[in-house]
Amino acid sequence: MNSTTASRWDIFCLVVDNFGDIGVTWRLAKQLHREYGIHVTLWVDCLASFAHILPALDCKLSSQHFDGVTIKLWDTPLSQEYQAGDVLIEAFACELPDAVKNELSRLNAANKPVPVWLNLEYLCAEAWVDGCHGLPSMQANGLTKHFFFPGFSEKSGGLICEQDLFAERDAWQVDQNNKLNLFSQLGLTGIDANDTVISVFSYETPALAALCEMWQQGSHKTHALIPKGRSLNSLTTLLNCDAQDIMPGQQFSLGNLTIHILPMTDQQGYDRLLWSADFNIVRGEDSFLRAQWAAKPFIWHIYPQEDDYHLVKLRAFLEIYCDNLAPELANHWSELNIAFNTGESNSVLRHWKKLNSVDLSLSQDGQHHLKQWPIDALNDADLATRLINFVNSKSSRAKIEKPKIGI
Ligand code: TRH
Repeated sequence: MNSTTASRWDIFCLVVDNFGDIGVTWRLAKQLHREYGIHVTLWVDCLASFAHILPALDCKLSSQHFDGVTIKLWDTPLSQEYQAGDVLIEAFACELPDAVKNELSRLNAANKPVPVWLNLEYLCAEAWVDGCHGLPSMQANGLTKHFFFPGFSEKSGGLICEQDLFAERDAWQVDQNNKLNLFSQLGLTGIDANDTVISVFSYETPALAALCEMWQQGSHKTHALIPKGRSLNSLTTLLNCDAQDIMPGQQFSLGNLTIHILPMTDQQGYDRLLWSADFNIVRGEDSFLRAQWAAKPFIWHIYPQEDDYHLVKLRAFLEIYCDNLAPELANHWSELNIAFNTGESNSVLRHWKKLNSVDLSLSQDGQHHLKQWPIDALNDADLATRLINFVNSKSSRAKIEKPKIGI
C-alpha cells in the first residue's frame, strides 16, 4: 500500500540543555515532510529553546505549523490529545508522557494497530553502534521499542542529510558574492573577500582565547563570527567585559582580529554561514555534522561527558575521518581537535600553525577530502531514508515510499 499522504509520525523531544536535541529532531521532522510527505508532529517541552533556532516560533502557542510540520508543546500532564499515528519516535531516550504510554497500552490490549516505536539515539562513531542499531527492547506494556543509532557506517542508522544539500552548497560556494551578501545581511562590516573568516560555536575552553590572541597578532586579517552564547564565556578577559553584556551586532577590533557577535539564525541561515566561512568551530551533534557537510575544515568541540568519555568518542571519529588523509595532515588536524577539547592551549596553537603550513583547505589532498568525505560518510543512504526502510520492515501498517513528484 502506498499511503504516503496518510502516514503520520510523532516525534517527542525533551530539551536537556543547549540546542542539539531540538536541532536534530527539528531537522529530521522537516526532511521527513519535505522528502517523504509524512505528516510529522514534533512535541517539544521547551519552546523558548526552540525559538533560538526557529526565530519565527511563537512561544505562547501550544500548537503551530512550520515547514509542513506541526509543532506541539509537550506539557505535563499532556494537555493536547495524542492520537497514535504510524510511527512514534522518542528522541534521545526521553521518557514518553503517561498519556502516550497509556494510549499505546489501550490500543495493544484492544488488538488495534500500534505505531512503530523507536528510540532515536545520539550520534556516535564508535564501532559498537553497528551491533546495537535496530535492537528490540520489550517494554512493560508488552510492546516492542527499537533502538535507532545514527552513525557513519553502512550498518548503522546513518546521518541526517537532505537530498539536495550538497548541490545547494556547491551552488552557494561557487559564487563569492553569496558569502559577502550573507555577511552584509547579518550586519557584518569590514570583511573583504580575501580576509579569513572563522565561525565559532563552541562550549567554554581556554583554547579559544589562545586562538583569538594568535589571530590578533597574525599577519592576515581574520574575522571570528560568534553567536551570543557559551563561546563568549571564554573570551571575557580578552574582550574585557562580562559575557552577558555582549550583544549581537557588536564588533571588537583586536589587532588583525575582528570579533563579530551574531544573533542565532534559523538552521538554513546557519548552514549558509558554515558554507561561507573558511574554517568552522562547531560542537555537540548537529552543528558537528553540518560542518562536515559544509566541506570546510573544522574543529569539533564535543559535548563533555563524565570520566572524559567524550574523548573516546572524539578519537573514534578522528580515526575514521582521517583514514584517507595524508599522515602529516591527519596528525595535525587530529591533535588540534584533541587539544581544543582538552584545553591545552599551547598544543592548539602549535597544531594550528602546522596545519596552516600543510593547509587543509588548499592542498589538493585536503580539498579532495573535504568534498569526498560527506559522500563517503553517507554510505549511499542518509538517516531519513534508513529510518523509512527500517519502519517499513517493522510495520504492519503503511509502507512509505518516496513521492515521485516534489511536494
Ligand atoms: O547546542 P548543542 O551544544 O547541543 C548539544 C548536543 O546535541 C549534545 O549532543 C547534547 O547532548 C546536548 O546538546 C544536550 O550543539 P548542536 O548539536 O550543534 O546543536 C545546535 C543546533 O543549533 C543545531 O541544530 C544548529 C543550530 N543552530 C542554528 O540553527 N542557528 C545558529 O545560529 C546556531 C549557532 C546553531
